[in-house]
Amino acid sequence: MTNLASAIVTGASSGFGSAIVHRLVKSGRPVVALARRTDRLLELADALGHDMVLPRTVDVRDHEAVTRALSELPEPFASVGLLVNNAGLSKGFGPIQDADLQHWREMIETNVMGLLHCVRATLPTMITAGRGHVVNIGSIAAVYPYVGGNVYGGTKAFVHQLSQNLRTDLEGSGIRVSCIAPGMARTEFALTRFDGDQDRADALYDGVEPLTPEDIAEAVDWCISQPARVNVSFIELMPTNQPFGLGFRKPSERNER
Ligand code: NDP
Ligand code: 8X3
Repeated sequence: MTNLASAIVTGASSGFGSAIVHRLVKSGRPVVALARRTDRLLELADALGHDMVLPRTVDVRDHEAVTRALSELPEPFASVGLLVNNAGLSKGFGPIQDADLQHWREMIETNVMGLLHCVRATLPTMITAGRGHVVNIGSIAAVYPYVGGNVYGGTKAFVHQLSQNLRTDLEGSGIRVSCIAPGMARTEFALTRFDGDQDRADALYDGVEPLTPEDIAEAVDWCISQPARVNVSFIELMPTNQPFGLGFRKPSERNER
């Protein structure tokens, strides 16, 4: 049993989200794990215990489904004190004039609207409780431009600015807001970006020792472990040998677009 308020982690079925769930549960926090792939969520709950992980199969783009999934949570998940907005994706890697409109829609609806749906569904409980923490996963793509990062970077710039704007709206509420902006990390992210092309995804990491999902989980844990008076507003995490956005490599060395 635990006395820690529960957490909601979106995009819990792989990469950062899965590592964050592991980390939170290890510290004794019950977690509501959201994603679309039920089998992955069930594996997580089987591994960590169904008393500590509540799987919720949800597409964050669906406002009603998000609201439904997060209402009337059973104990020990009901008292939500932490929302980790991690679900997100990039699609495509080409210059904007060649882009696929469906890719834009998917990124904007997931990274922007999906995140907002989760914020909207969770804040009332935190406000009533007079405490809570929202951790948004942004990206260095919001800050450092690279060819092909266009709309993806734009959606993550939204996440960064929304994090600041949430701080102002929530002034006096006792609720903290943090934004974590990772650079290249090896997850399923590149595979999704390249529509399942494993060779292309692997090539993206050539010559770079990328961050691990556990690095990001560690940063989340540090943010939420600070005393209540401390709001960690922003953390940027880069692989040591990635000084800029993806375009830092010479054109001849870059992944084919
Ligand atoms: P993964 O592809 O491994 O994980 C993405 C997660 O998001 C999956 O669990 C996926 O679950 C979930 N997801 C995607 N779309 C939806 C949706 N519509 N509804 C619910 N869940 C969804 O990538 P990462 O772990 O790397 O990515 C996590 C976050 O980190 C993203 O926001 C990404 O933009 C960001 N990021 C990633 C970096 C990297 O280099 N890897 C660097 C900086 C930021 P499912 O498919 O089961 O729904
Ligand atoms: C993902 C980081 O550099 O691959 O958000 O765009 S990057």
